[in-house]
Amino acid sequence: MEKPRKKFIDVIDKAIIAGKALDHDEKLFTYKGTFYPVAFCSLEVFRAMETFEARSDDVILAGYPKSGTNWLGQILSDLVATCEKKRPDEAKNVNDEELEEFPYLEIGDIEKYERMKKLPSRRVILTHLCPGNLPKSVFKNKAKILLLIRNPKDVATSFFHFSNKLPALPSHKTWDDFFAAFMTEKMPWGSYFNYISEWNKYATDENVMTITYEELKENRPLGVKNIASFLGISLTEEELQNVVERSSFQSMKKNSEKTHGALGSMLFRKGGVSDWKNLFNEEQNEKMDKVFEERIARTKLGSKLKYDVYCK
Ligand code: PPS
Repeated sequence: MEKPRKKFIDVIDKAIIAGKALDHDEKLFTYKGTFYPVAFCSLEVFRAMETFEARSDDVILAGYPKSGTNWLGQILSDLVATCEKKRPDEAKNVNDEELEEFPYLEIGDIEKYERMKKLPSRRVILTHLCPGNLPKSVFKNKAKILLLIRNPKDVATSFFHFSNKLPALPSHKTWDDFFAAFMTEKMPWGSYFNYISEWNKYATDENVMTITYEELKENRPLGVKNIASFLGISLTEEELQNVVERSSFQSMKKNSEKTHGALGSMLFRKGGVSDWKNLFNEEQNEKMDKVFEERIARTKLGSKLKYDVYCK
């Protein structure tokens, strides 16, 4: 991923220009009851996405915004590239610039899904979508799904700072305004709590592996090893070390102008755990603790999140 990603940067630049031309209230639209940013998504592309044909060897990385999807995206692409390098001849053009697509499934143009048919396996595809809004073929064809979750307080904190930097998203004058919005459905890609509840229904499927931002932060080599084993990729110790090193926050931040263009400085912010403690007041803590308790705590994903460790 250290090579400049021209198409990625192009999509971001266009979204920034589009976002600047929109008023706060014009920045979101709804599709099937969920809010999305106009500068990134459209009804036409959502309709075209229905024709997307998933493959059983696709790797779908699903994560609510600000859960670390770019981080895991780097790890996955690196693992797949490391594996492809060892294969003889064909499918070696995985990094070919011609074949580059914006990595998020729901972002692009209506011809994207036609072009994606030509991409060699394995395709690594990122998405912020809830399972019900993904094309049916993802489940029918049993694509591998890596579900990435992060504690809601750090997600909200990261989202607040990002929304105020990226003109494509509605900004909020104060943290209190943002927090109020975060606790509703009127967020880009919908409500965090709905997202976790919906994905919870798939958390025990055999083709789904769940990983948390926090566990990856605590032990990246182990996280990378577990992901590689889920994908059936075997690595030498040296290959593992290289993937681990290339996915450090420092290394990704350093390369971010090449990999992410103008988005780089907005995206790679702190890359840590517990920054929420700098923003949440007592009342906000109580409110989120209550919603988490009511909606998520007793689910499989709820216990994976270790709320008492990371959010109290
Ligand atoms: S987005 O815009 O929704 O696609 O954002 P996403 O990539 O899902 O999440 C962004 C947060 O992930 C952090 N990040 C990392 N943390 C640790 N290590 C690495 N390598 C890494 N890369 C990205 C990024 O800094 C955002 O979190 P915050 O808390 O804002 O720093």
